[in-house]
Amino acid sequence: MEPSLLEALRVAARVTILTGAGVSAESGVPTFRDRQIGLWERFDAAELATPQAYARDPALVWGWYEWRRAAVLRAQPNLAHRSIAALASKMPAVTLITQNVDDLHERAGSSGLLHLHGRLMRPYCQQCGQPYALCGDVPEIPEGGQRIDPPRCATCGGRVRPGVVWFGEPLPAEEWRSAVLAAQRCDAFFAIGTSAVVQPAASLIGLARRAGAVTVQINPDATAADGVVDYHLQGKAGVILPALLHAWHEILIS
Ligand code: BV8
Ligand code: ZN
Repeated sequence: MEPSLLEALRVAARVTILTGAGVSAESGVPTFRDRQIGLWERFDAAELATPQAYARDPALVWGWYEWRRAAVLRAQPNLAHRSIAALASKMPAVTLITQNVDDLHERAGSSGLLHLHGRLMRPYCQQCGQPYALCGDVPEIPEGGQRIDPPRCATCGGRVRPGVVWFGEPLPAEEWRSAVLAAQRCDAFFAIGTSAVVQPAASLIGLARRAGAVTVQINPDATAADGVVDYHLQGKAGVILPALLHAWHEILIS
């Protein structure tokens, strides 16, 4: 770990973290870059995650989200989720922002996080907005996936939709406003497990850097933020974060 980075972290009072699908990869939840399989093999995830795809073939898209929800329900938070929750328990001013729609950060103990792209577990009625209560058990979906007709709203009979932000849809205004403030007001900004391609979420990295924060990326691969961040800790989040927290703790108590 670079001494200059550790020195910057030693004096950091406020930390903001932006996570992407890569932090859930070690839990076995496929990232957005991973190839789709089975029924959805011929689609790119970004083609399925749109209002147009849902309007065109609701059963295909709802089946995809149910397949993903089943994968998340079977998954467990990994060391990356748990390290982030541990950091927030040790340092008062940590803001966690996620692009992920799974609930693994919450199940690892994080709270108050900002979900910029919505939540898989929070579907709602397309017509009246009424939240739809998913039954808690894991949907039985064959490996290759299947088409599933979306449920209907008990209040108005409208079609239920996944509780996520699709491409072309605006981010939730309150979460986005809080995320911008957290990027502008931090001393250290971490981008963990994100390809930094999807906007406007990825723009938070440059925003933090321009506001004077030390910016750190944790990712095994190159990303669109390579030219922006001050440090790139190359490797898996579940390996790097525990080591980083240990080194950080050592200097905080020294
Ligand atoms: C908006 C929810 C405006 C759904 C997601 C043309 C038309 C319309 C819009 C656009 C356009 N061109 C550009 C845009 C903007 C568009 C966009 O960014 N497109 C991209 C493709 C260029 N953005 C939008 O549309 C946004 N809305 O702009 O609205 C507007 C304003 C007002 C009024 C109306 C409209 C909405 C974007 C949100 C889309 N929804 N998710 C769902 O999940 O199904 S985004 C989706 O991608 C996921 O949330 C995912 O998290 C996110 C980003 O991907 P990453 O998290 O980075 O994941 P990825 O797979 O890419 O990368 C994983 C990384 O992890 C890799 O780098 C890998 O190396 C790394 N990794 C792997 N293993 C590990 C690891 N890292 C660490 N440890 C490991 N073990
Ligand atoms: Zn309704």
